[in-house]
Amino acid sequence: MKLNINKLKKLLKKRKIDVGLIINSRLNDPSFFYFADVIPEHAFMFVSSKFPTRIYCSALECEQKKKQSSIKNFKELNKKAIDNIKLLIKKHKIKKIGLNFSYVTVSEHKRLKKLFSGIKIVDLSQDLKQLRAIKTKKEILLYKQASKLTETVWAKTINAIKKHKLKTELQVKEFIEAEIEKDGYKTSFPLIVASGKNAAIPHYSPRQNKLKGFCVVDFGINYNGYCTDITRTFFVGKSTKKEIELYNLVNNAKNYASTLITPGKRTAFVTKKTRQALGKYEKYFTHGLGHGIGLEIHEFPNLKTEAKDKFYPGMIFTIEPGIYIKNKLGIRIEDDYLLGEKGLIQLTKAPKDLVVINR
Ligand SMILES: [Mn+2]
Repeated sequence: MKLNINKLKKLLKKRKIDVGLIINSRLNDPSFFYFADVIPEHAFMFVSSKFPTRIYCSALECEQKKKQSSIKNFKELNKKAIDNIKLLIKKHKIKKIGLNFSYVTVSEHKRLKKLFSGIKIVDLSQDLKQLRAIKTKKEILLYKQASKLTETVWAKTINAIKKHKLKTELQVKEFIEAEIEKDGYKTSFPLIVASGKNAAIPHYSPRQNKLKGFCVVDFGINYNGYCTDITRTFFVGKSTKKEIELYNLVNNAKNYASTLITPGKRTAFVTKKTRQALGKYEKYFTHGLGHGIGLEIHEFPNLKTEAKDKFYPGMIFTIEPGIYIKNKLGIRIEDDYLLGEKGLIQLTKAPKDLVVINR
């Protein structure tokens, strides 16, 4: 089995860094889970080509986490551990340590600088993001399962809305949350359910408002650590021809974006082209075209006009164009995609036509 930790060792070698130190403490670093398959509450992982990977972990969790982890060298985090670490550093003549700066607090950084005095500490955050952007076979399989589950939850939701069981934004939110929890999972971010003019606010929080006009629902499942992210827009009431045209414009833009994505293509190029496809509605598309997903809801690559990222096989990301007209309406359609060796694979599938629910 190919372990993720080997990717980190390769990276450290390339960057001439003696030790990679991944910390899961005050801030939960998803990279810790990525490399160790466990999330202890308080733990330090030392990765190096000079000695076997070791994890220092609180005595309360050590035995249990060791059983679940792909890394077998667990040690208790006690006073002796500090001397132990100092000895390790000295013995292997460690000169440079890499840290994930995105997940170390200022006070932790201060303490580490004191502990590792005379040793250079460098940032690994960008490298770790790049590394995690290319998904492994195991991750891709998890995403295929997660996408199916996300679609099933949505199918149940839209059915309940059609049957008039769910009438308000909050009812939709609670229904989706309950469905996800029933399956033993959690949502991957706070749900968005926005009706009518509320839908013009991309990150709106649901309230007791009746579903009316264009309704935007944005949700995802945290499936064994991996986040899905989809948005569906449906219409409650009598839709006009113009409204159906607007929906189709967004949906077509999304499909167009998917035809532009090939290995090596710049994300900024795809974003710009898709924006242009919205014609005079381009100015109402006020956010990025999409983002990578994984252990975090926003990962590499970044689908923005100013991004420097490129598409590579193994990447999993969202495509989510939208238009938002203040005090009037909002439309967003979002699906998750995998760039495979042979081209783009759509993991979740939005309906082709606008769902209109007459009330
Ligand atoms: Mn998204």
